[in-house]
Amino acid sequence: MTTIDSPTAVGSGNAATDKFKGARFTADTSPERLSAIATEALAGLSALIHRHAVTYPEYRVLKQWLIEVGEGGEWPLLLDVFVEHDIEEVNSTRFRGTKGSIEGPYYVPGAPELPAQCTLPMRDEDRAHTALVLRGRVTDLDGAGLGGAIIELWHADDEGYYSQFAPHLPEWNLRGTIVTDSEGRYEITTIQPAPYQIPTDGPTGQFIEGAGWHPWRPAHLHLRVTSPGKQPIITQLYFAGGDWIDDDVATATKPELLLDPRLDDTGRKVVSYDFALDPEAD
Ligand code: MBD
Ligand code: FE
Repeated sequence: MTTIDSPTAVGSGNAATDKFKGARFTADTSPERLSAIATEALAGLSALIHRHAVTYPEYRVLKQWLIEVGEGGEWPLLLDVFVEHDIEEVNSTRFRGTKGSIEGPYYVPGAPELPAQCTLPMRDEDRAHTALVLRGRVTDLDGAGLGGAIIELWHADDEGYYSQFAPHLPEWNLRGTIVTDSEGRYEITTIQPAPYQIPTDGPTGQFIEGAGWHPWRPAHLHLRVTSPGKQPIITQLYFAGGDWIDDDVATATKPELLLDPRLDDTGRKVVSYDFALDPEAD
C-alpha cells in the first residue's frame, strides 16, 4: 500500500492504482478478437499520426507523459474519465431498469452496513453542510419492492475528497452499505456534495489544462445497487440545474439520473429516487 500524507493527485492516484491492482481481473477474449481490436486501435493511431503529421518532439512528450501517468498511479483516473463512459454505454443497451453510469476510480467494497433509515458516517465539519435526504425504493422491473436489497453509496465531501483516497479523512467517511426494509424502502441522510475537480497537479490534470479543457465533474452521488437474482447496477445521481451537468469532463451524466431536491422546513434537501433492477442474465 502506498501511504499518502496530503490529498494530491499522486496520493489519490496511487491509492486508486493500489486498490485496483489488489484484484486480479481476467476476460475470456479470444486471440482473434484481441487481434481485431488491437489492429483497429493501431489503425486509428496510425491515421491520426498521418493526418496531423505528429512530430518527433510530440512523440517524445507523449512517451514521457504516458510514463508519468503510470508513475503517478493515474491510469484508473485517466481511463475512467475518458474511456469508461463508452464501455458502460455499449454494455447497458439490453437493460430496462434504472440507467447505469460509470463506476469511476473511487469505489471501495465493504463499507459499514447501515439500516434502511440511516445517516452516512461523517465528521462534524461535514455535518455543518447542507443535509441531503435521499429516499425511495428498490424494486424489480414490475415495481415490486425488494426487501433486503443492498445500496452501496459513496461520494466526495464538500471539498471534493473521497475517503481512502485522501489521508485526512476517516476510513469510511461518506460511504455506507444500506439494506432496504422488507418492502424495499430506504432513507439515507448525507450531505449535498460539491462539484468535483480532477486533481490538477498530476499528469491527467496537466493534460486537461494543456488542451484548454476544464477538469470538472458535476456534483454527484455514486451508487451500486444489488439484490439476489438481479443484475447489479452501478450508477450516479446528479442535481438538476447544477454546474457542469451538460459539460461533465467524464461524459457520464444522463437525463434519467438527475435529482431535483426540495428544501424542507428544517433546511434539508429532500428527494426521492427509485431503483428498478433487471433480472440476472441466464
Ligand atoms: C470521480 O469522482 C469520478 O466520479 C470519476 C468518474 C473520475 C474521477 C473522479
Ligand atoms: Fe466521483
